[in-house]
Amino acid sequence: MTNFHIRYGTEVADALRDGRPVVALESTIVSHGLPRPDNLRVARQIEQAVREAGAVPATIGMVAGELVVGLDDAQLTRLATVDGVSKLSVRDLAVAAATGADGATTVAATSAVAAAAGIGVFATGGLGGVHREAAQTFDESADLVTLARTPIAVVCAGVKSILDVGATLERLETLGVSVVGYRTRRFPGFYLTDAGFDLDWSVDSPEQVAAVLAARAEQGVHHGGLIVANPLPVDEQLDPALHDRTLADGLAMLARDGVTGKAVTPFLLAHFHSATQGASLAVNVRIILRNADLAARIAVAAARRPADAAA
Ligand code: PSU
Ligand code: MN
Repeated sequence: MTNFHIRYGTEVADALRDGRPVVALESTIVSHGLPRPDNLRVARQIEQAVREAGAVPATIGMVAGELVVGLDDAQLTRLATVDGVSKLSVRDLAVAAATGADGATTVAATSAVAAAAGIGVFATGGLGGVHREAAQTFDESADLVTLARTPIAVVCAGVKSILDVGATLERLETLGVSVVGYRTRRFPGFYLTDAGFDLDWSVDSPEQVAAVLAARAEQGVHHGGLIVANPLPVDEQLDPALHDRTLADGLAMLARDGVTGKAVTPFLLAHFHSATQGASLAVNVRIILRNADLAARIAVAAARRPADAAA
C-alpha cells in the first residue's frame, strides 16, 4: 500500500464530483448484524433501494487495510463472507489500516468517514446507545459521542430496544445531537414502532429534512448529527410479547456468558434472530430497506437545493 487515503468506488467518486445525491451505508450490519447467508443478499438489496430512490449507495468498509467509500461487489462479498472481519469504531480505523485488516464500520465509524468524504446522509437500521446496566458497566456506544461531533443526517429506526432507550435519549440531548421523528413524535425502538418516549420535533417530508440541513449550513453554527427517526408501521413491527420474552432471555444469557464490550450488540442481535426463528430478521431487513429509501429521498432533496445544503 502506498498511502492511507480513502479509496472511492468509481460511481461514488463521480457522483460526489458532480454533486449528485449519495447515501452512506454501514458494513457492520452486514458482517456482524445479520446472519449468513442472508447478509450479502440484504446488503445488495439495501444498495438497490438507494438506487431506486435516485441516489448512489456508498457502502463503507475496510478491505486489507484500505478504507473504501463505495465498496464494489467483490469487496462487499468479502466483508460479508470471510472470517475475521473486525468491527471497527472510529478509534480502530487507523490501527486497522496500518495493520492491513479487513473491517466493517459501525455507525460511529461510518458517520465519521462519510462526513470526511463529504457525504451528508447515511442510512442504517438502529443506532447504538446506552446499554442497560450502563450505570455499572459504563457500556455506552461510541455512536453517541461520535454523532455529537460529526455533521451528518442518520436515518434509523431509533435505537435498539435491547438498550436503555430513555438514557440514550438523555445522552443525545446532553451531547447536542438533534433528533427528529419522521412523521411521528414518538421515538421508535427499532423492532418496535414506539419505544415509549416523546420527541420534541417531527418532520413530514424529505424536503423538510433537506431544509434542516440547509438551515444548519446557512446559520453557520457547528452542529453534529441529525437523527431522523423513521418508525416501522405498527403492523410491521415485531410482536411486542415475543420481543419482550426474547429480550429477557437474551439479557440473561449475556450475563450468564459474561459477554462484554463490542461483542454485546452482535450477541443480542444473533440471539433475536435465532430465538424468533427469523421473525426479527425479517423486521430488521424491512427497517433497513425503508431507511435506505428515505435517506435516498433526503439526499435527492438536498441535492436539488441551490446551495450545497448537505454540507
Ligand atoms: N443496528 C443493527 N445492526 C447492527 C448495528 C446496529 O440493526 O449490526 C451495529 C451498528 O454498526 C452500530 C453498532 O453502530 O451495532 C453498535 O455497536 P456498539 O453497541 O458495540 O457500539
Ligand atoms: Mn459497547
